[in-house]
Amino acid sequence: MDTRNDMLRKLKGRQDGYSLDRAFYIDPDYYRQDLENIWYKDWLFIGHDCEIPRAGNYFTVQVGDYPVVITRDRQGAIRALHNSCRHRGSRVCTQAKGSSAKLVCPYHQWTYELDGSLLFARQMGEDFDKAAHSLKPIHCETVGGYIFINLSEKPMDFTAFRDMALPYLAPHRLGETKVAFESTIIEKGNWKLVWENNRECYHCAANHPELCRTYPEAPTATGVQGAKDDPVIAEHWAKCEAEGLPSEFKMSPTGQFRAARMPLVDNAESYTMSGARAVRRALSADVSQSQIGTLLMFHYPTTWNHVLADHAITFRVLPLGPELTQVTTKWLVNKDAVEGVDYNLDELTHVWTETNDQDRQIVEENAFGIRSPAYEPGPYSPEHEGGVMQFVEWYCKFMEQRLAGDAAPLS
Ligand code: 3BY
Ligand code: FES
Ligand code: FE
Repeated sequence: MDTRNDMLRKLKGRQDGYSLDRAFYIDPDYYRQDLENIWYKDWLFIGHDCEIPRAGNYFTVQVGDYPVVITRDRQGAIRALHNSCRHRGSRVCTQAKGSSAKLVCPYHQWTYELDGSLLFARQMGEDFDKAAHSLKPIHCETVGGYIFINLSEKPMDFTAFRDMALPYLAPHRLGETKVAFESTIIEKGNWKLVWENNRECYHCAANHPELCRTYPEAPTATGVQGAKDDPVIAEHWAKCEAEGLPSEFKMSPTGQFRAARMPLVDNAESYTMSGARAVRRALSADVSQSQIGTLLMFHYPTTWNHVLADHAITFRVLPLGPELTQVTTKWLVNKDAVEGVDYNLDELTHVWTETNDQDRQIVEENAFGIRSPAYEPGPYSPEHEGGVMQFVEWYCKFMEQRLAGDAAPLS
């Protein structure tokens, strides 16, 4: 059966407010369509500027079938390159991260500049055209300390996201932070299950004892209905905005990204067991208050984030297979904060390390049950799972447009 038509038919016949048909969560051909239409076409958060602060710093990442390397070139610009040698295709950079004046292919030592241009290739004959064999560039944008790439030849618009996100991120100066800790976990479930789980807090009280000390389980915090009628949130926005911190709920017209600053429980300052800050030195010199809650920002399909007064936690989702997803979490702190002096790593990372592991278990159990022939799409809670509905609607609409070959702009 033609997967495209099969998928399109299921998308059109879908019952609103219900989870997806099993095939979307397990079928390898459906997964391939997700890769082709979303992951290879859309803007993807890939890492932070602060991870490659100096010329020659690089890190690698795998997106579906594409090995990618992100470098800081000699002029200080951030570059994204296809990590596939123009000789016979070997991966050029084999390490997760590193520092190197040039990129040297391990196979026959073709040597590239940090911007991808080919500098040296041994004994390739008189007629060899070096200029025609640079590493292929990938579209790359940075905003507020975040690096995004787009694997397509003609990327969708990025400015709408930049325009919305930059005012929210700018005061936090994430470009001047450092990664205090990072963790990568593998979840045995489709990437959409990871997102569905993230977009609600219906599961929080029963599953996240550590997080619930500070993160409110109210749907107004996690969901996408905005929170105009919630006086606590409205007051928080007014207070933070008066201090120069954009805070009100904002979502893109397509529903792909959202930002909002939410208060924590009892004015907690950070995601610690006590609610007190984990890092003595403020994340940003531009933010003097510590009871600013959490700036929530998501951008489908790769990232959700929490930016606090003392640190930021960023999440990157990458699909590894139809039923396998990688989630990388990074804890960013002021670049001058000293471990053991300004913060204790265990205290800083405890709540979200536990929360991530709890969410992994949830996603894996969800995936397990969906495999049952008895599974059928179930109803989302209108009160608590508005965010999940919104994610699923975004996905369905996006896929439908893509599969139908709709030329309408998808920014
Ligand atoms: O990380 C998050 O943003 C979501 C919010 C609620 C559940 N999960 C923790
Ligand atoms: Fe890279 Fe030969 S494949 S130098
Ligand atoms: Fe959770």
